[in-house]
Amino acid sequence: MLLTSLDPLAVARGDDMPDAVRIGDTTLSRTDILGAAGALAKRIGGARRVAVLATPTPATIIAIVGSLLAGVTVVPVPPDSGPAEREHILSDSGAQAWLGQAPDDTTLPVVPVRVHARDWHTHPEPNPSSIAFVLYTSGTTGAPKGVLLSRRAIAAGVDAMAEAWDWTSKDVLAHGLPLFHVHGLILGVMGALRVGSRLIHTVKPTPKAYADAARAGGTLFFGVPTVWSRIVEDEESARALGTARLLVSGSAALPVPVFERMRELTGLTPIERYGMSETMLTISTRVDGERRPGWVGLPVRGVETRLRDERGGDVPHDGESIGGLQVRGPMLFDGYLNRPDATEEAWTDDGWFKTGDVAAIDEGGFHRIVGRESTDLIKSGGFRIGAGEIETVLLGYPGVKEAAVVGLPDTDLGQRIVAFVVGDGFDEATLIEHVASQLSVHKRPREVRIVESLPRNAMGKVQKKLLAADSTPPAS
Ligand code: MLC
Ligand code: AMP
Repeated sequence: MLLTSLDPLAVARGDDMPDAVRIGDTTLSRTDILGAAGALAKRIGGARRVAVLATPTPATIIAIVGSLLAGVTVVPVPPDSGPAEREHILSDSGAQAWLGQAPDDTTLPVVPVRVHARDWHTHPEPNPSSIAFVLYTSGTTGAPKGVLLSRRAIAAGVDAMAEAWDWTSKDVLAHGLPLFHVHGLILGVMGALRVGSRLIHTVKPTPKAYADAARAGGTLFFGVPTVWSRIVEDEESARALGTARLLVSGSAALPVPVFERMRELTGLTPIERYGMSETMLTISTRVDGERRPGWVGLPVRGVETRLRDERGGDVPHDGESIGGLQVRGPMLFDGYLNRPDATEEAWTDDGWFKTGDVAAIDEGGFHRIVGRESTDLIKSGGFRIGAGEIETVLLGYPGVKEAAVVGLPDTDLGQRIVAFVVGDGFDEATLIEHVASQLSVHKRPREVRIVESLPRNAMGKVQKKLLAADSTPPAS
């Protein structure tokens, strides 16, 4: 049964559950989690913001629950983030300490997370409007921005998702997604804790790990399209998922052939849902409704959507006409940390959030996501990557005179990052390594093309649409 409390951990306070969370080879009972988290909460009470190196480990789960108990904001840091990215996240967020594991070169204090510690002191419920997480996500330009997610928004987002999928404490959620984004962390960990369902985190989202999780009783599976397309390539693993109740795809467009193949191999028609770091999940097909390939469904409970043309006018809901998708609802973020300019820019004057996605809506209210308004936001393997952030790093390499980064179509990753670079004194591998040394691994270009010049319009602006239209297949 779902509780309506605004506490994102509300249901985790129920009876003990011996296998509440399995992460890799470790199983934690609800008592283990709350006891260890309680002990941590006692030590960090009074802190404002803490950083957690978001490795898929029991310590990460305990660090997060402990912070939520204590009302301390968590800043999840991607474990593979390079020094430049990490430094930005730490300084922008003002994190006061690391909880648990910390990078070797850190200057911040480190508070150990003791998985076997226990404390049962009760903590007053923090204000529902307080910020539970600052999640860093890429924009079209500049460094990633910190998305402020309140406790109230998380509770509303999880409850709406649970209602759409009839997700209850009888389910066993399984996934292996990273714990520093909305999909794996908020929907995939906070969701299970609030609904009170068990969670199997497979550490990596490989086909074999998902098949093993199905054999271990997984009923509800989360994946990004790259995960699903790899699963359908491995027929034996895919068939093992046939015992599940729901297979859910999100974070990027699920190609129709992958949707069809999932249905063939598992006998289950996938659920598709749409969300963002800023909005959590807002649109989804429903367990009791139509699941149409290529479409992401209906607004979830409490969400309203609309389409706007370039002049701000209404776009008809005829299933064909496309417009900028705008949303509002109780699960939206509270703004970008330290960025009043970007926060203001993200909303319309009448209070709708501009997603930056282009969509169509049919007469029945079903949504189809057509793409992004800007070529500067790339989705690769379900990760959102800003072209500008990579261009800045490339331009910092000696000899690079110009750089333009685009996402080109890729059957495995949806889009792959390709950098077009003008200059001399370097080769492709050197530049890829240079990006990897500064930013997260998944932000490395898959390809660097060294060119004589970049196509520019009369104003001198690089014409990325021309670069993105390049259909040269990936170098293998
Ligand atoms: C990567 N590799 C490279 C490289 N890029 N090597 C050389 N050059 C490059 N340019 C390496 C990787 O480090 C990896 O090494 C290997 O190549 C394979 O990389 P890959 O093809 O990227 O695969 P993998 O690492 O298996 O990752 C695929 C994936 C991952 C699907 C598991 O992309 C993933 O976890 N995606 C989930 C993203 C996500 O959670 N998004 C949600 C955002 S929230 P090695 O040694 O490691 O094998 C959101 C809101 C919402 O969107 O609605 O949900
Ligand atoms: P992120 O900020 O990583 O949360 O990425 C959010 C973006 O992912 C959205 O703005 C969309 O562009 C994309 N996205 C998420 N879910 C879907 C989906 N089901 N279909 C197509 N695109 C999606």
